Amino acid sequence: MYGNDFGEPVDDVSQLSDAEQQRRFDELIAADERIEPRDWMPAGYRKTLIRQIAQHAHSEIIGMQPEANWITRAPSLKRKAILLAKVQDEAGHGLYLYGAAETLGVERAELMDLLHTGRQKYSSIFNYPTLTWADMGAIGWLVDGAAIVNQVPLCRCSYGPYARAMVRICKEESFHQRQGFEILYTLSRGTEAQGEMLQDAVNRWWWPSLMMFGPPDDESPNSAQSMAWGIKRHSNDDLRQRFVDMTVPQAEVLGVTLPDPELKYDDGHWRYGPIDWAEFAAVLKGRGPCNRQRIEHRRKAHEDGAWVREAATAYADKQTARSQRGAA
Ligand code: BYC
Repeated sequence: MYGNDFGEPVDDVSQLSDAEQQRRFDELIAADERIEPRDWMPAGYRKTLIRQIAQHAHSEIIGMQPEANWITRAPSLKRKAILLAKVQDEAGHGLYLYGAAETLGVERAELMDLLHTGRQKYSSIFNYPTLTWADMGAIGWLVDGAAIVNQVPLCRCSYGPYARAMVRICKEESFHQRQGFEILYTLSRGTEAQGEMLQDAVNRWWWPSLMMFGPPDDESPNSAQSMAWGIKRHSNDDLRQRFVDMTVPQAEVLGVTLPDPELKYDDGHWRYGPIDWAEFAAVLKGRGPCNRQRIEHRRKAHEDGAWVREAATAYADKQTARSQRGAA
């Protein structure tokens, strides 16, 4: 139970003044409690969450494309079934996340429109092409590996619906990471040509995977406030370092070289060379190798799916009319 400015107990928190609501919100954050959809929250907190959750959802949906490119060309029925399941999981992640964003008062259609018109971002990583089968392994190992490092702390995000969606997503990402590693491990024990294909994929995906964690801390405008609000739990650079420390020993198991001549072990960490932030900035501005193709494909898929949305709406309207008739 909360007290108003006069110290009187109040049951209905919606009767509290804005200052009291803010104080209650600050107390919940300080106590590491969860904020729920009906709770009062500062406008900036809501806006930041909508931005991050929507960007995350868009990444999952756009992230289906590079891998879908290989479903028909997977080298065996088993590989095809696994890849199909993984891509379907990503569609599911997008749906949980759009659902979480909707609890903040935005419509899914509005978010899709922001994606289709380039007004909301999706992860830079999905603007790179998938040239060979080894790219399926590299995406699972590096991209999903980076996603896990970034997303496990989000299971403790201060916003309840986002945190809960992340629990299931992380479990599935963990399967994705292992299947990618297993593809690469198989290639690492294959022919010389398969070994070369593996190395080439790792060379192309390594640096873009490090960029997934976002700009360096001193150039990350959102980090400080997001960490104060308990949305982000670690800085971009801390998570990037954690990923590198985790991944270097795995590269040794695969027998691949990471494309960084400056990589060296020092004081308990694997120190890496400079990241090409100009490339990252170009990809964010829409000048990556596949930006245009990804958005065009997404828009077309949305248009082609219009009949499904219309049919679902017509069916829902029919059900409502039927239950109203029944009630009358
Ligand atoms: N790509 O202040 P910062 C997956 C933007 S899905 C594009 O550090 P923040 C998977 C950032 O939005 C992977 N944009 O931002 C799916 C901001 O711009 P705005 C997606 C990026 O939010 C299928 C500006 O740069 N994961 O794993 O504090 C198959 C300044 O950055 C990127 C998530 O979305 C980027 N890489 O931190 C396989 C996780 N990085 O919005 C795998 C949830 C930064 O101000 N998101 N920007 O115009 C997060 O954890 C955080 O949003 C980030 C960025 C760490 C990504």
